[in-house]
Amino acid sequence: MIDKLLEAKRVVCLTGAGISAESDIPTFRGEDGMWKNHSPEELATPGAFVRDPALVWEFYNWRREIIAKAKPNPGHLALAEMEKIFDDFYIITQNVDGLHQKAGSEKVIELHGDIWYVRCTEDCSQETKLFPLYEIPLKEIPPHCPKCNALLRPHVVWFGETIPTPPLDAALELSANNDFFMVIGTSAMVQPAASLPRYAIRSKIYTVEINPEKTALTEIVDECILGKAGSALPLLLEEIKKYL
Ligand code: BJW
Repeated sequence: MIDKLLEAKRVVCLTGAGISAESDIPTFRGEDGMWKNHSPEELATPGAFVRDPALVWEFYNWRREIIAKAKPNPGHLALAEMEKIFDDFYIITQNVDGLHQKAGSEKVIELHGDIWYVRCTEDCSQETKLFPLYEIPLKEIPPHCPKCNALLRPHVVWFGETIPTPPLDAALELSANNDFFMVIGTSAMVQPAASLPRYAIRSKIYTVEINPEKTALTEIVDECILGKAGSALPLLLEEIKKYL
């Protein structure tokens, strides 16, 4: 595997909630997954927001409080260091926590948005189309637009919503055109992100999965490291450095 990685001109990583688990941010599914207490249908759909915006915002307020305290872990930091080693190194992330950027990664494509940004549901002006709202805890739940007083919503992609074209196009292009593809900490259950590793496999790209649990991808990737990202990625980085 290490020979394939060292030969690679372009390296692409797809990350999911598992990479932030060791930063104490709950994952969505599995034993300690946050959906144990909150079903996605209840909270992460446009319908849920229309029915009960306060409930949805309570959930995001809780997540924002956790994320605000979180620090990048050795997995995030190892990827940020790899970006400096390889000429062409990209992260496609499903996470909305911004921890890759906090770790120092610059080439990050966010498929599902950014939890620190909000937008007006009425789209009332240029300024409230998309703006940061860092207040924690939120003073008002649900928060309202400072321009027109309509509801604000989190700038994230909910079930049934389409991924914005720029990040989706970039992710599709990168997934089919690279020399080494790593899938890290995702259950690979949510589309369209779950299809990206399959595009890489179909394009005969060398694929590696890092996850302590088996997923639907485990049997079809070239190699699987059954372990946590926070230990596997620093080890991989150490290996790479031996050859520099
Ligand atoms: C570790 C670890 C450690 C633990 N180290 N690893 C085709 C077929 C069927 C359904 C669909 C389909 N196409 C579209 C759909 C519908 C839907 C979908 O996929 N549903 C599935 C559930 C079946 N998809 C959509 O609606 C998407 N939109 C779309 O496709 O638009 C076109 C369309 C529109 C309308 C109709 C049809 C098509 C949008 C999906 C948006 C997902 N949004 C969320 C919320 C984002 C905002 C927020 O954060 O609040 O994104 S849901 C949630 O799941 C979140 C995540 O990014 C996403 C993925 O989860 P992830 O990252 O994989 O986390 P987990 O918890 O599932 O897994 C964690 C993993 O980490 C586990 O494997 C652990 O083992 C591992 N782990 N510790 C490494 N230390």
